[in-house]
Amino acid sequence: MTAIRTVSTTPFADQKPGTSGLRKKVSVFQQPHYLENFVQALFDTLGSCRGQTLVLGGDGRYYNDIAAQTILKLAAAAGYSRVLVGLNGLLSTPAASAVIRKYSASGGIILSASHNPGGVNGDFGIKYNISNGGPAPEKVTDAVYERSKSIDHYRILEGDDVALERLGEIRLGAMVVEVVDPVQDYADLMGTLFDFDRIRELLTSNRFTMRFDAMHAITGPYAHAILEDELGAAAGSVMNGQPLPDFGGGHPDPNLAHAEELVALLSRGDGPQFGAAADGDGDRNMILGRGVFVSPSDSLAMLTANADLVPGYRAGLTGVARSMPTSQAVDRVAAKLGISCYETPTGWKFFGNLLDADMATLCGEESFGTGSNHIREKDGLWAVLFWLNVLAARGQSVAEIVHQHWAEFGRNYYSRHDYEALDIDAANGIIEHLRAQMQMLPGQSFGGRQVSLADDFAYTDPVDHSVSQHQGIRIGFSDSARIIFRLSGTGTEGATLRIYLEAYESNQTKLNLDTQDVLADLIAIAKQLTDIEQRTGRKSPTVIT
Ligand code: G16
Repeated sequence: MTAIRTVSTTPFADQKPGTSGLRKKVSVFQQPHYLENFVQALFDTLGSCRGQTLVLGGDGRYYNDIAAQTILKLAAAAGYSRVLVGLNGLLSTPAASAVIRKYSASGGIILSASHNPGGVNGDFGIKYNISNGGPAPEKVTDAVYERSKSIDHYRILEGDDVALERLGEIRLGAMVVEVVDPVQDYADLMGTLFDFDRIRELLTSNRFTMRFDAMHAITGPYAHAILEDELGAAAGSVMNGQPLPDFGGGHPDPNLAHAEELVALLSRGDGPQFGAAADGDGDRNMILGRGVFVSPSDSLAMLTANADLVPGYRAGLTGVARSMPTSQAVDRVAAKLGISCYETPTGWKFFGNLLDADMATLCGEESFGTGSNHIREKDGLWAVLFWLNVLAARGQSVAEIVHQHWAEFGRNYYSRHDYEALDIDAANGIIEHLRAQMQMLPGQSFGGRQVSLADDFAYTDPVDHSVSQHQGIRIGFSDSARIIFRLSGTGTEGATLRIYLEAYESNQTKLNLDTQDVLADLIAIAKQLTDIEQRTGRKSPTVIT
């Protein structure tokens, strides 16, 4: 017999979701009632869950298995009739989005702290995606937070843990738990978008080698199944393909700083022609060619410019969207194609309405995220397959495609400087200091550059007209260079200040310079405007990407 127990609890004050769900240290989630409170606050906010279908899965990090069992019991008590859960409680974020959409689920819970490190001393996270497969909008996450502040009980089914190691159906009280293959539906969807025959030809030709670094995170099984088994990439093309609860001690963030092994391989003269990596939960990607790094902002622009080569996008793009700090490279491609380009706040949730309304087909962010209307999340492997499709169709190297793109559209030199684990008051002080200067900046010159715009970015959603304020300080110059400042919404230690730097160059003799050299004067302006050294004692950023 299974009974539903009502447990008294008291609120936690820190359950406000950030850019992408609630992210905390594992030890925070391990506190008695912490996870239960948050999930019950979510269910209370959603209203009646009775008779509905929920999707559940995570990136396999430490605490994924324990949290999945707790959530199943809370879902059964909340009245869900069915939960589709990935085998062993695993689902990449894009696969979860695909499953929610395919089976018309009412939503899904994804257990992940994305690219943040895992393990017992690492981070854990939980986020809710709505029925379109995308991250819950701010009005939902704000309501969950409000509810979490007054919660005094939760309801949970008493019973044994569910065996998630086998596919099939199991009953949990009145609820059916269906353990699903985490890879199949996603792989099928990829097959509808890309020219698998052409990619297979490329991957099996002896002229081409590639490496995909799964960083011991969730994309290992997906990459083995799709790249090696289905598309014929040589065994060993997938590196670090076994998901581990602590990601092998690494930091599963696909960028130049954290995917060192891959970056070293691709910088060798005899290295593979193509390299890519994905993050903890499989929604981020990094693209490399031999000797060349494709910045995420450039990648979005180049995918947009080459979309007509890919079957799923051949019919044309309705529009594109990028987050505000993402470089303006894609704007130039959109202008050439005669399609709209939307500028949204940071956070994939802001693309949802544009995609649902068919106003945008491709979206991307500087934070190594690219995706399309096939789901409502950014999608790491999708970006890899898109690039492989373009390489196969054009018969050129990554470097040739990149250089031709810059020659045609000019180059948006771009870099992000992160100052991590700052004292929260000091970081807020910097933003306030910038706000205080904002009105005075337009018209001022810095080293020959004139400020044409200085504002605190606010976004009005063109579909539901909701307004999001304070999304980052934006400083634009008359030569279209920009510096943007904002505080990260995904960190778990102190505050992280992100400084985004961008300079446009169309002179054909200046397209292959060193990015940090080109941006040096903007970096100096950013330091001057923030007074960062004085305020934080930091002389240089923690991470440069
Ligand atoms: C999340 C969001 C992204 C955002 C990124 C960085 O990514 O989904 O939209 O760009 O965080 O956000 P922040 O600058 O606030 O740290 P992920 O991959 O962590 O889920």
